[in-house]
Amino acid sequence: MDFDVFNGDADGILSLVQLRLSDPRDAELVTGRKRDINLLDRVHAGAGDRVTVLDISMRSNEADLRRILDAGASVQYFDHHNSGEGVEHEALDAHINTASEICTAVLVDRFLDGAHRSWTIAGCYGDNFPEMAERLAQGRDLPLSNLRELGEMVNYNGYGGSEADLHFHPADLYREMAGFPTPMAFLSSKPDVIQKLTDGYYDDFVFADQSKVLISEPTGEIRVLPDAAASRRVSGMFGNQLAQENPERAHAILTAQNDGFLVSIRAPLSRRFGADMLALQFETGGGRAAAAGINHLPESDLDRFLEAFRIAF
Ligand SMILES: [Mn+2]
Repeated sequence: MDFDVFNGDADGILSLVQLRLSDPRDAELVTGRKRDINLLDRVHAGAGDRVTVLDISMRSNEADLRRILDAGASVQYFDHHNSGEGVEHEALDAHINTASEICTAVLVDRFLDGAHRSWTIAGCYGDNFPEMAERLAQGRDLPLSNLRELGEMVNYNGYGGSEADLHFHPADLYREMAGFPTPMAFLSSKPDVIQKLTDGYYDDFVFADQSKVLISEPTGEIRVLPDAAASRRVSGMFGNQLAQENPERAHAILTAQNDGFLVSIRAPLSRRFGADMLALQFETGGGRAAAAGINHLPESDLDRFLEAFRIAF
């Protein structure tokens, strides 16, 4: 039996599209939201089975990878995330490269000698590597704005609080695109797929833009999004857009959830620190200096958060 295990974002999906054009298999698809990266725990493979893994960290899946290899399956693994110590096994064929300019679509492109380059380019755009996309496109007459839109919309589709929030289950989105020799062929044959995503994206942004402003000062802005699928799909990208528009400002996006909020914090783009120190003042907070979050901020802690945000930025 074959298993294709892939991140449900653009890089994962478009890597698999490439790989299966060259090596078609009728595999069981194992995927989920962009943030669902512990996918190998769903794979129960045994002797003679073939498992392909795309765009999920080997570090996060190490114990299950060992279990699968020890059970006698062979594994082919492509990824660009932190791999930890890595795993050595004669039945493991690993293509890992954590260089900051590389995404999984590029690793698959190299493995296939660029056989499906236009899919790679869409994958690079979707994983936020536009320079790499343009480098790979040099000397080719490709509709880059269409490839960019496709990559970005497939990436957008991976965000949500649960799979029910997504416009397409990532396995279904893969099936829509699978087998098309190029993204251009896919886009002209099934225009309704990209249309659904671009419409959804636009509607979500309009929805987010109408959200309540809790604090708006030269140094920082805090927005509150309602408890809704649209909020959960778009909150991260909405926060990034606010940051781009006001690089001197810190931002916090609060998305309502049962009796509290999911919080995402962005330090000002011009001074990228302080977000983690703010988040760590709350029980479920964590993250990096430039971008951090709080998994659950109880309603009763809201005033304390507003005060701490003002002091932090
Ligand atoms: Mn990736």
